Amino acid sequence: MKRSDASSADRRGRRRFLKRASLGMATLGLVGCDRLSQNEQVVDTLDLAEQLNLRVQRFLAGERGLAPEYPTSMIDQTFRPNGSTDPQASRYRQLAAGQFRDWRLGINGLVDNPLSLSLDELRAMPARTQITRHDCVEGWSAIGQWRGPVLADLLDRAGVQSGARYVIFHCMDQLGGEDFYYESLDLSEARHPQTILAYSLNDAPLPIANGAPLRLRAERQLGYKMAKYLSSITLATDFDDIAGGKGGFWEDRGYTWYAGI
Ligand SMILES: Nc1nc2c(c(=O)[nH]1)N[C@H]1C(S)=C(S)[C@@H](COP(=O)(O)O)O[C@H]1N2
Ligand SMILES: [Mo]
Repeated sequence: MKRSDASSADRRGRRRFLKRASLGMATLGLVGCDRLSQNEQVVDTLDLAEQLNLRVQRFLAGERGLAPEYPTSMIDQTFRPNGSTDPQASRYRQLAAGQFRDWRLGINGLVDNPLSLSLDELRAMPARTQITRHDCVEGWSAIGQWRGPVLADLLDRAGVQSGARYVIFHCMDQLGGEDFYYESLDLSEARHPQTILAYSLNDAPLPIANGAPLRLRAERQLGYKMAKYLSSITLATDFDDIAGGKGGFWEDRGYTWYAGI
């Protein structure tokens, strides 16, 4: 083969790769130029290394946008609970005693239509079922089947306003008797097709140990991002004024905010 043939074949290959990559990103709604430029403003919140990691992961995500999903045969019989497993906060105890009939999920902050949804209302929505592997930084994993509405659908119902950049998840448990647990995602991760609010684990109602009545599943992130015992979700421009200001209970204690895997 002549040299020029080889390099033009190379170029064609590269073009095909780029086309595939951008197609993948577009169909999954993952990155897109608008999302990337939105993330540019994240710099003031995240440190530079973390920001680079986020960008590299998001670029690769064009090729492997979805976290792996597994067959039912691989589901672990017991899904190991971790962190808070039996919240003692009085509000939580009351709601649990009433089988969460009086519980509501609030969606507020920078939205056009603030929402307050019961468990029955959430169960009536279109739902996604996914069998995924949970990875905890403490060095264990477990495969489970989760079911619940896709967060993007809820965000669309609430009508996210243009100034919103983060989705903050407020929880009902105080881990280790300290602050209430909380977490946050940027809108790109929050709108990922596998980011759901799960009310069931392995075809049964979500057990208290695993976050009843509702917990976040963000399948491309480490375990600590997946807030359990949800009470409300806030859309905001930043999380500077919440608790320690780092965007999550463990982030306030030194973990990185971007926990992509
Ligand atoms: N509200 C709340 N969410 C939480 C935690 C917690 O203690 N409280 N622990 C986190 C951590 S570190 C992990 S690994 C997972 C554990 O989920 P599991 O109990 O279903 O295994 O929940 C995450 N979400
Ligand atoms: Mo964890």
